[in-house]
Amino acid sequence: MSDFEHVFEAPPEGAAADWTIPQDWDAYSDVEHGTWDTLYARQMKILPGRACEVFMQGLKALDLNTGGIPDFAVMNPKLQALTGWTVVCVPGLVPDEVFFDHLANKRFPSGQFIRKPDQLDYLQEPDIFHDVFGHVPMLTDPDFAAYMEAYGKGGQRAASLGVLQNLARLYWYTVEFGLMQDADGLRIYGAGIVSSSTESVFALEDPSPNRLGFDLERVMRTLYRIDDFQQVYFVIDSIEALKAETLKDFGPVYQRLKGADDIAIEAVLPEDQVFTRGTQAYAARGGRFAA
Ligand code: HBI
Ligand code: FE
Repeated sequence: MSDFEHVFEAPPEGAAADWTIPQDWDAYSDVEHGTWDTLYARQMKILPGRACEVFMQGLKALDLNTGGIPDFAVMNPKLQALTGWTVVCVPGLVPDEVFFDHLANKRFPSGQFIRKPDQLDYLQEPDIFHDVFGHVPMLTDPDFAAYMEAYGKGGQRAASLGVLQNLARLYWYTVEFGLMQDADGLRIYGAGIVSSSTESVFALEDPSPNRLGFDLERVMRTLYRIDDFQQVYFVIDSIEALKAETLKDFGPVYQRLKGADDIAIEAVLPEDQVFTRGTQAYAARGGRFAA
């Protein structure tokens, strides 16, 4: 049994074989559109100077602030013209192989629903605000889009080799919680951060977490937490560098990973490039948004 409301064993009633459902944009209520507007306005107070340039430009290019939840029929042609990607609606979390198949075909699956007004600050399930506001701006960048497509293609293979856990960590520490060195300093590009008002500040400014240079195998060995702020963030040099490193054949990497131990979330290793050695004070206080 899952704790999540939007997790299913098989495509639910009304979903296609690929798990997609219509967005049914006309059916969103005023309250739901208002939730999007509230979250959007809140992030726009926080993200300038914190989110990377690519994200901020992507947001502008997609014009997601026309009032309420974006209509995919309007947004998709803009995204498609830039990188060939489209966004499709799904009921919630979909099985890994379904998720990978969409990415491999340049379709980003977005939750159709939006969080309830009493969940503005925190929910674990990906809703339309996290998926569209958080993920889609980065998909306007050709290098980032190529990385996501490669991830989808690599997912099938990783699953068959029994190393999906390692590949999922790469996704986690880049697509969801990645930082990068921009011209003006450390910036956020991870969707899990940019879609969270509190983690947008914590990830860059809190003294607690470690901030370490990205290293593919190191990241693939590092445990992560899904229920609280991260204890470590990995910093890439650029999207091009990320793409270059991850378009390589992972076969030899997976071979080496087979014999390697997992790395604890709070570990700092002698070979790590350290941007910030965190105090881990937040986690020590018990986390989950402790004051
Ligand atoms: N489904 N809708 C949705 N969104 C995700 O981000 C997602 C998913 N299914 C599986 C999944 N992510 C990950 O566990 C894979 O990257 C391994
Ligand atoms: Fe996400």
